Amino acid sequence: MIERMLENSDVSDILQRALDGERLGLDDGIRLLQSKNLAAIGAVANIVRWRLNGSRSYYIVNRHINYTNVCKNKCRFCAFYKSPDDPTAIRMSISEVSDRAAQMYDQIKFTELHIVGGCDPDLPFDYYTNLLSSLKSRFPTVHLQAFTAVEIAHIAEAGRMTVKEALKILRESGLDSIPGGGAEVFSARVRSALCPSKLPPDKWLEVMREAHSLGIRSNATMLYGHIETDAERVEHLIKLRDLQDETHGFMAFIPLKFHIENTDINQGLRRQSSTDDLKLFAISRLILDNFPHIKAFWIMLGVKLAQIALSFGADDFDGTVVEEHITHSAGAKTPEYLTPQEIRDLISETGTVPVERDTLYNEVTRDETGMPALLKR
Ligand code: V47
Repeated sequence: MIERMLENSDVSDILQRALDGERLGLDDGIRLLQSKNLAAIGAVANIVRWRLNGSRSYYIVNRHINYTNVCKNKCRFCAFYKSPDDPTAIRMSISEVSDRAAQMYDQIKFTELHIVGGCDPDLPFDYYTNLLSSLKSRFPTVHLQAFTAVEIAHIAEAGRMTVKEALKILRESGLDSIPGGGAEVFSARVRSALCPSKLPPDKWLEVMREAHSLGIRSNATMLYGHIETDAERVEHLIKLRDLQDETHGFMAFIPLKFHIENTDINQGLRRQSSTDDLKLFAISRLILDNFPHIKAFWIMLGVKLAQIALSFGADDFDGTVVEEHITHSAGAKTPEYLTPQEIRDLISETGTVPVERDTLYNEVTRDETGMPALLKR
């Protein structure tokens, strides 16, 4: 069957090499992105996904918290950030973050707190360490996945220390892993057009290299569907793959679908249909042959498309989330929260098996009271 599909495809040579376990290059990735043969590309990505993860589709019971929306970077694609003097600027005290974190804990006993914010010029270094240690002492079994690579560099600057020194202190304070945000698209052209003040790509990669060398695992993302070209997408993936060859510290890659409302981008956008979304997920699975997981973040992708992505290379649905501001400020119409049961039902509908995981992809079992067991840090 798959042979018949491949025979009729304009990219059969590339797909056959992917099936044979060969590594794909830049030109392969560009040809795949430009092919209209979504079915064949998706079928091969699904085979690769099954080889790696079988019938399992992972999800996590987690809670997102955005501790500040104040940010000095002013990225044009971001509808979330505020200047410090804006009346809607939010800068939570540590007890506010901790109380926010406690909301919903009794109901769902999340295993992860996902904590990200802007690069707020007025927060001192010890805000971050106190934030982590106070959350760790209140929720000792909860994994703290906190601060994108961009924030880590900013925090190191606030503490007037190297990234490595900052990472060590953050880890001692309770940091367990780093989320994948802030990578955007590594292309210099895109960065100078959309986010010239943001931490540059080589520095983003360097923060991840340092973190991985200290045993701190992380994720990686790509913000797509704005002004980036096909070549820039594939170059981004290959840079991530190169670093992963070196460190093996990345757990999941998450393609983040751009949302435009309230942003400073209004022209020159590429058309992004659902078939393009699915093709990008599938191609990410094929190019990132050393990434164990591809995540369909339902908040950004939409619940229905995230379900379909589980048959186009993705094996992870992300989590309960509870509260989300970055995409919703930019017009996302998804809910902010799905219950664990809703997620299990959505995954089961795709013919795959829902598996609750912790942040590091250990399987989570729960006792009769709903308390997670077997949590390893
Ligand atoms: O870094 C900003 C992106 C990211 C918009 O690591 C936008 O598991 C869409 O990184 N439209 C934050 N996206 C979210 C993120 C993330 C989410 C879920 C899981 C993980 C993980 C990471 O959101 C930012 C930026 O790249 N973003 N503005 C927008 N208008």
